[in-house]
Amino acid sequence: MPDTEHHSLDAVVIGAGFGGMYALHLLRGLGLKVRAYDDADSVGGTWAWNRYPGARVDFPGGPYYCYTFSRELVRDWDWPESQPDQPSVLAYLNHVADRFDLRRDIELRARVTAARYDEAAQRWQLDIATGERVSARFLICATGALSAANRPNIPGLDRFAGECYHTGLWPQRPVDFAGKRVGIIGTGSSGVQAIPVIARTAAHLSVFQRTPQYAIPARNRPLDAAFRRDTREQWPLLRAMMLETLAGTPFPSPTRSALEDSPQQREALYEEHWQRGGLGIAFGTYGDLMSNAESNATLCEFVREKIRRAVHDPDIARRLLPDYPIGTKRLILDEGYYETYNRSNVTLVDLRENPIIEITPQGVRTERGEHALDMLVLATGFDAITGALTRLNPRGRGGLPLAEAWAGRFSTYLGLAVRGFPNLFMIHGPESPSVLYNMPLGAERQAEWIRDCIADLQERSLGGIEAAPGVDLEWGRTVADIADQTLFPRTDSWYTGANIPGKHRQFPVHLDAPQYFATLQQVAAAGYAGFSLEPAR
Ligand code: NA7
Repeated sequence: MPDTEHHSLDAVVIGAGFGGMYALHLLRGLGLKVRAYDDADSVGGTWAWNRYPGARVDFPGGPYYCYTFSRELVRDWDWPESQPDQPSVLAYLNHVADRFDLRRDIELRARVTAARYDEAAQRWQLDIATGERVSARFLICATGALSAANRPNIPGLDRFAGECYHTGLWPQRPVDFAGKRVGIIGTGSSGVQAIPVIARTAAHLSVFQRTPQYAIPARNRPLDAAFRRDTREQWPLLRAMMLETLAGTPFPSPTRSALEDSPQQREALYEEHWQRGGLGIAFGTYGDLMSNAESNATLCEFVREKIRRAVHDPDIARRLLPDYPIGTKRLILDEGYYETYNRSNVTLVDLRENPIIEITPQGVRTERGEHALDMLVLATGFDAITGALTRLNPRGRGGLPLAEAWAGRFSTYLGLAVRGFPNLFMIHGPESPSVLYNMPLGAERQAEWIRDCIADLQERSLGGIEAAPGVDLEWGRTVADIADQTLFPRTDSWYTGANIPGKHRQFPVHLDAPQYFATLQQVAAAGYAGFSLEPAR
């Protein structure tokens, strides 16, 4: 029998990943009664679900992709590698849950199935899949920007008789590829990370590629003792730099244009970064790669030439060449991806020339014939940034569901709040820096803002906070104006929503993080300017 006990809480946090766990920690620190609910059977959010082979941090990792709020935590945790793998990140998040005694207020295997705002009571009423019903003054949606898995709408998918896994919903138990004919659909970050690993043991791997992508060598390496010691010693300085930069790393953005250098100078700089590995080739070389198409083309051609050289068969190499501005789809870090196509047990199926007709019980049928498979891996990505929120679909004022409010354009204030949805806060919501910023750090900064806001409301005995009419439109224009100065909105990608059939095309990231966080501070200092505040009833 389900437990139908009705809990009355001060705040509910949905999600127990980086954002949710820190929000729980902070709100508990205010003396509030808070609980976090998560569908997964472990803490970790995105890192609990994406257990696919080869999964690694695709951001400057090591000691930067982590919480920064506690110097002791930074001191006590050793990141073994420059690009930590999924088990390391999950182990870290489990350590955090234990260290800050978070587990006693986290309910796992507990999906929030309904959330509605009770205007008279100024409270959120929530139904949990366990049968529990909960009410809370504040609702914090830390539901993840890359958590709503995109199952492709390919005819016959449900009829496939072999094993079938989505990279973003990977099972806990080991998956064995040995001796199997494996097919993988999708060549984004997840596919590109998984493909070289699967190819090592599968009898055969067929890669179904719709759009070729740029991948940069990750050159993951162990972090040596001297580097780890220096990082600890210089932590206050490094953290201060992380708070100032565009991406939330301790690396300043370059300002030179790629067109100021000669082709030979550019080549040498790109080569240096290619050998070093990581995203520095795009974000640490020239300042206009993401805003000037001509500059961007210089790096595109450099990487295309690397692909031509890495792949022995010129025809396969040609099919792997991307043709969009580099970086406007998520830039991928790889470990021997292109070289994998030199293996005799790997086939590239170019869906642009040879589209999938259907999935049959035995495999994938394309226009040119059937690929018999024992296992199908869907590396088909996510309904990114808004998907987890619209699937949760909270109902705000007048019972309006969020999915309806956002059926055309999505609209937020500060990427944190939605007009018509009082007392609801988002972490990594649309129109915040989210996926193009250091995500743990971004979550930290947003959670701290939310904590301060709730503390202020409590102090002033206010019962409700909501984005005022019009501020969301203005905010949307600000976000769009910044994006329009870049190349990002021009490409079909999960950033623009183009990967989800029927999704409205709208660029969802605030691309100027320093300006974003400065605005958050100004809004708070002005007594939460742009918000309507309601007295407690
Ligand atoms: P991505 O980057 O969205 O990649 C998904 C891939 O799946 C991409 O190659 C898609 O091709 C392909 N795809 C999606 N639907 C289909 C269908 N119906 N048919 C064929 N191919 C399809 O998701 P990832 O999980 O790899 O990465 C998401 C982020 O997670 C990543 O950037 C990291 O930050 C972590 P398309 O390019 O749309 O033509």
